[in-house]
Amino acid sequence: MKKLRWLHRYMPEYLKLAVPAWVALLVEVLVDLSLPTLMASIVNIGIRNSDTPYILRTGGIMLGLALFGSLMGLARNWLSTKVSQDLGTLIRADLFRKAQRLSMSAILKFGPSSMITRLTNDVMQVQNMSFMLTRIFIRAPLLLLGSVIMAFILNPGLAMILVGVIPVLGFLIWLRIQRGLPLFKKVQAAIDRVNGVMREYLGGVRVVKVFNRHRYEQDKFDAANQNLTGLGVKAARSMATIQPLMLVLMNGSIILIIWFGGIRISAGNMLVGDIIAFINYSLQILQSMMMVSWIFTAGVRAKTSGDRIGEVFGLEDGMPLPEEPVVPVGQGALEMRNAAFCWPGQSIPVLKDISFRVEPGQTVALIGSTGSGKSSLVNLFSRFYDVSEGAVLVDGQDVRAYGLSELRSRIAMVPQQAILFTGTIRDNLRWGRPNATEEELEAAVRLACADEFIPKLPDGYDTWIGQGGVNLSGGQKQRLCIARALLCSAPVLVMDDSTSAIDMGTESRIRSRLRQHAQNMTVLLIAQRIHSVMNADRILVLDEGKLVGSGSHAALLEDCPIYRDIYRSQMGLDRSGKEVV
Ligand code: M5T
Ligand code: MG
Repeated sequence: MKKLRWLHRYMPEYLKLAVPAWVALLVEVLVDLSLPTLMASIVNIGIRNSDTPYILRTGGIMLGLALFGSLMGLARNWLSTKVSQDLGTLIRADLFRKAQRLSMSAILKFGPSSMITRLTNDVMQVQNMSFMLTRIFIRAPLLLLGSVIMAFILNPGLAMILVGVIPVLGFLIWLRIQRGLPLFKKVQAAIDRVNGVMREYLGGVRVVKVFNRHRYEQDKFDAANQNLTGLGVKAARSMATIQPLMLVLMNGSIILIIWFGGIRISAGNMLVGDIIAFINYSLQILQSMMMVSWIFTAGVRAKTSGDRIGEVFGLEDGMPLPEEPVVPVGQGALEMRNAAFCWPGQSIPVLKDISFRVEPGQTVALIGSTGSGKSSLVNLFSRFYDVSEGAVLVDGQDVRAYGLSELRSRIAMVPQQAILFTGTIRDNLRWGRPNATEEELEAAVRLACADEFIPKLPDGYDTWIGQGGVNLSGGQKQRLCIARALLCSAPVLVMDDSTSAIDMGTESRIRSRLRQHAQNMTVLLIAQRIHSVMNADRILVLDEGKLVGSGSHAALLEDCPIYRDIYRSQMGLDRSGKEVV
């Protein structure tokens, strides 16, 4: 139950509508409870004495009560629907908010598909449960208790039969729940997997088509789907046996009641009307036990889902933040001091003992073979992750001393993957600065050489971009991402291999425009191509997580063997400097 603690905070809001719903429910139950007794008096008094006015009067009361009960039922239904829908909305909103606060490593803990299931399906289960709670939870125990009491009043001897049966039923329900809980946990995990396969397919649909892997993907989906079905059936089956068992037990006890009741009537110890009422109460007990079984089925699912939601709420929020964040001042100096970095959950550092400094306004390039840790390194400046040793400084202050949004607004980033969002081109560019003027927007677009293609698109700046920028070419996406970052007008620009899909001519145009118009900006540039880095003020060479060279192109050619190798391989020369054919 500890994991369900998160639910507490929704209680005040929930109870606001749930309490009136329960009041309406209480009235309904009282009506339900009074009807069999009224019925009994019609039989025992009205029919026995052939007292038609009494029968009509009591019948009228019964009708009036039933009508009133139905009205209450209507109100209660409306309230329960509203309260459960509202609860779902609140939880989903909070989960999304939580997801936004999480650090990168925390988000990766459950994976995107599981996060989506938790936010949708799991919330739905909790919502269902809350609906049940306002509809039948109170009703069932009340009806049960009321019926037992009324049965006792009518005939204590016969009521003992019911008293014997109820604990047996309770025990059976308990047994089922013990079996059901772990099964439903598996069901939710299987939903995660189905979502995961679908997500992966949709994300990689082009590759699937290119490699003709439809069959494989289909099989993968079928397996996940079958698994879900199998588990779902198993879980449902474990709960499904409750109802027939209950029916058998309750009907058995009704037979006993009629049996012993019959004997009593023959002996003149009991009235026919009483036995009718008694059977009615037994049926109500049966009905309420059924409700209890439904609510337990829903409850078992909701508990599983509630735990899963609780796990998300229980994740550590982003990074530890300073109590009194430093206000950033300066023109954008970057520095690393003996920084080392390990990916969360791994023990081997991908960056070791890195020290360098970038002065404001400088352009520094970072080159190194793939996997050498370049992206990992630049991520540290925006504090997507924290160093495991040493320090990362922006404008002379440790990044851990700033507020996260203050820090990140100082560093405009063009990530290695050109990620765009659903919306128009203009919407996407304005991510950089929502209140940028049209002139500023166009200036940034010009710097990124995106003015060469945007006007040619069907709707220009208003061209709609699909999810992930599916309807643009790789180079177009990269240029939009560069423009988006430039629009931020942050003092630091980090470009992570962001011209890899752009042809060399366009790339050098972007570089020269940047040099002319953004001289004050500190630029940290990652590139694979020597051409892209040659003109930087300084080049850093990264190899297997270590900084192995730092200097100008000419100096590095002189004294950095790794840089020389990269240069030669790209120029088509072998180690001795001869051209490779
Ligand atoms: C450096 C490892 C990766 C590599 C090393 C993104 C990521 C990387 N790694 C992880 O363990 N987990 C991750 O989530 O870190 O990776 P990088 O910094 O991305 O390298 P790069 O930017 O120099 O390479 P590239 O290909 O972008 O030029 O060993 O296994
Ligand atoms: Mg990279």
